[in-house]
Amino acid sequence: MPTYRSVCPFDCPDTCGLLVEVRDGRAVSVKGDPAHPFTRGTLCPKMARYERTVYSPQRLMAPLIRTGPKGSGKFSPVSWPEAVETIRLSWAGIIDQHGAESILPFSFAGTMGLVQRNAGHPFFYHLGAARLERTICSPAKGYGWAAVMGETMNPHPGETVDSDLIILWGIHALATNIHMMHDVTAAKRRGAKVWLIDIYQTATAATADEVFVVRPGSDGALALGLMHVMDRDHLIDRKFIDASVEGYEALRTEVLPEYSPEAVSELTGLAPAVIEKMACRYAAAQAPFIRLGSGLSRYGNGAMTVRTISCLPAVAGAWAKPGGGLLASISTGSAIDAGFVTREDFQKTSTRSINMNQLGNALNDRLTPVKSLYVYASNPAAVTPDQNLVIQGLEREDLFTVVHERFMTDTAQYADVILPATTSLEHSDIYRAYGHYVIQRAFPVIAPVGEAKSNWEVFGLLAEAMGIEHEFFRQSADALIDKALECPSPWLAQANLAELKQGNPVELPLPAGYKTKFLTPSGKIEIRNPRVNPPLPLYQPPYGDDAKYWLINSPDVRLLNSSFNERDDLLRANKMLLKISPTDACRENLAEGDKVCAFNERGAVSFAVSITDKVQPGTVVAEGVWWIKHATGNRSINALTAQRLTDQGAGSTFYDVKVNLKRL
Ligand SMILES: Nc1nc2c(c(=O)[nH]1)N[C@H]1C(S)=C(S)[C@@H](COP(=O)(O)OP(=O)(O)OC[C@H]3O[C@@H](n4cnc5c(=O)[nH]c(N)nc54)[C@H](O)[C@@H]3O)O[C@H]1N2
Ligand SMILES: Nc1nc2c(c(=O)[nH]1)N[C@H]1C(S)=C(S)[C@@H](COP(=O)(O)OP(=O)(O)OC[C@H]3O[C@@H](n4cnc5c(=O)[nH]c(N)nc54)[C@H](O)[C@@H]3O)O[C@H]1N2
Ligand code: SF4
Ligand SMILES: [Mo]
Repeated sequence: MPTYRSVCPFDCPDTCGLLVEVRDGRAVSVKGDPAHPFTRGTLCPKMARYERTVYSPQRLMAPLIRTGPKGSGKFSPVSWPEAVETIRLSWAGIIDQHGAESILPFSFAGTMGLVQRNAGHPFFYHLGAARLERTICSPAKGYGWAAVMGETMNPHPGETVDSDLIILWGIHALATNIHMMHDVTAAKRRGAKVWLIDIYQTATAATADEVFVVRPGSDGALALGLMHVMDRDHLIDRKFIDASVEGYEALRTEVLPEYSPEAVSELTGLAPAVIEKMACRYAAAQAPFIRLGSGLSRYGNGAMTVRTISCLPAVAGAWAKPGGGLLASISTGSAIDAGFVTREDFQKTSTRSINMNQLGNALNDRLTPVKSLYVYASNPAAVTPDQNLVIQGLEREDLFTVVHERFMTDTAQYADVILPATTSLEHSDIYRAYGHYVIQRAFPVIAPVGEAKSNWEVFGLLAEAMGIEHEFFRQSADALIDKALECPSPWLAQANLAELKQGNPVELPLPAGYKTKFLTPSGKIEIRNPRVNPPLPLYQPPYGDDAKYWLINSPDVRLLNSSFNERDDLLRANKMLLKISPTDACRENLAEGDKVCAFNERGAVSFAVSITDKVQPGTVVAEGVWWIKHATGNRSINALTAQRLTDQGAGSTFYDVKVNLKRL
């Protein structure tokens, strides 16, 4: 049976290589590609049966036009030309009356391929539409890292093998970065110890030698406490600091004295003796390696937290050692920049810009109204904060909403026009990763299912309909990729381009000694950074809310954000659970399986209670972003989350939220 290479398109650091078996034009199985240097032939349970998503009976097969009231779910199929003409007519009227800036594109990471993910940018720039600040994921993490490390390259994930102390910090690796566990397991076999630092014992806790459960949003204080002890007990790497670190003296004299183990214990909930022990062990490790997740950056103090943690390996001198350092997120944007698709040069003027985390406000803004919303590769009704406001906006009869989707999502329910989208097996693309240095091109392995079209094709049709003459919109996705590969960046030119062009996974070469080439203005690691405010890291509390329990709403192993909600085979039971400690369950008079309503000033969501001592008192945990149809009530998790932004980077603060509980 013919087998073709492809790439997992989902928003996951692993970006797995796939082998797809095709029989009579139909994909019959999807396996991991053993030739992929990082993912090495295995897949997560979601993608092991990707063909069930591709051929799901729930796939949207044809364009649809709304026939009932908004949100009623009543639609009729129409042809592509009819759907495109409906959009053209509506937009022509809106542009005439309100200007193109009243059209808002909304997209994120339904597919990570550079072409399909960014296909709307050149079109909406040309149109003069409003711009979207795509900061829902982890810009505060990027900011915090860059404040200390500048443009320094993140370590290759394979470094982990040489580490003797691996710290999984705020990362549920078994769910969100599973292939990293290959190297973690190999390191363990060689004697390495593994720590997990989280706000509850995720399933990843089972892989760790020690688990440290901290209070939500307090990790920055922990990092300062560790450095306090290391400094006090002369456990720092003085030689490394003198040669490669800027501002340590200021940190130790102006900041660290405040973060004694006792003070940090108050903030984190860890006992002073535990903080002392962690500091000694971290400093004593030959090559400590931190794998930093993004969860802890989704707080009002998120950027500062990451900035503070990023100082730790500098103080321990970990960067100079094979296997040591900190991996926050890998960027290969300078090897292959998305500009060949996004075409910033198509922007005629700088138009209105809306933060995607504040879609709820934007859709309800009467002064400068959004008159049309075009959604692709995202499901904002489920994934953006303050769901009640978002849905209230989507319900507006005067909002013309187009949704280009694979499934009838919570957002598609509110559309005026729905366009069917291809899956990654049906279109071409080129993929970078954010958990390793492999890039890969993918060609279609099957024909589009039903009448589905790719993002790239749809924007070509819309450009034509809107009278945009530019030839850029008339080329195929493959022609666009071919051209980009014809003039590679200096970094990409060093990779095996012949293999890349054929669709094989290709590892980008790393410069010798890259881990200690600190790409900051001073050429050193900048613990003190005069260009950011405040110049020295310190602990700042998160927002919180006026309610009893922190609500952590982190990834579910079976879902990827709201993707895979179509997969009844994966989801079955335990959909919307609220994990709560035995102490709090007792206090709230809740028993296992009870229905409970979590509420705050923004909304109310019902869950089934799951009592577990893996959750600390004062915190409740709900995993997964579920479609409303899977919810116990009529809202899902984001009815509780807030539109407040991070301290830097204008990011989301999903976990910086509190709720009260009421038994139903
Ligand atoms: N299965 C699955 N995989 C996914 C996703 C998914 O939804 N499901 N989402 C994808 C996306 S979009 C992303 S951005 C990536 C990476 O997404 P990440 O945000 O890095 O996801 P996690 O690795 O789960 O990290 C979140 C972890 O942070 C913890 N946490 C929350 N608050 C704190 C805190 O204050 N301190 C500490 N120490 N820990 C805290 C949570 O309990 C959770 O275990 O994962 C991707 N992969
Ligand atoms: N409460 C809470 N909310 C969260 C998070 C959380 O941890 N807690 N995580 C946040 C994070 S980190 C992120 S990154 C965001 C992610 O939010 P989104 O990027 O919106 O991710 P998904 O929910 O997976 O929605 C992607 C949609 O794109 C569609 N799609 C897939 N491929 C294509 C394609 O090629 N073309 C088109 N047109 N559509 C396609 C899929 O069917 C799917 O419905 O969610 C955020 N929301
Ligand atoms: S979701 Fe992540 S782990 Fe699963 S196949 Fe895709 S890239 Fe690999
Ligand atoms: Mo994300």
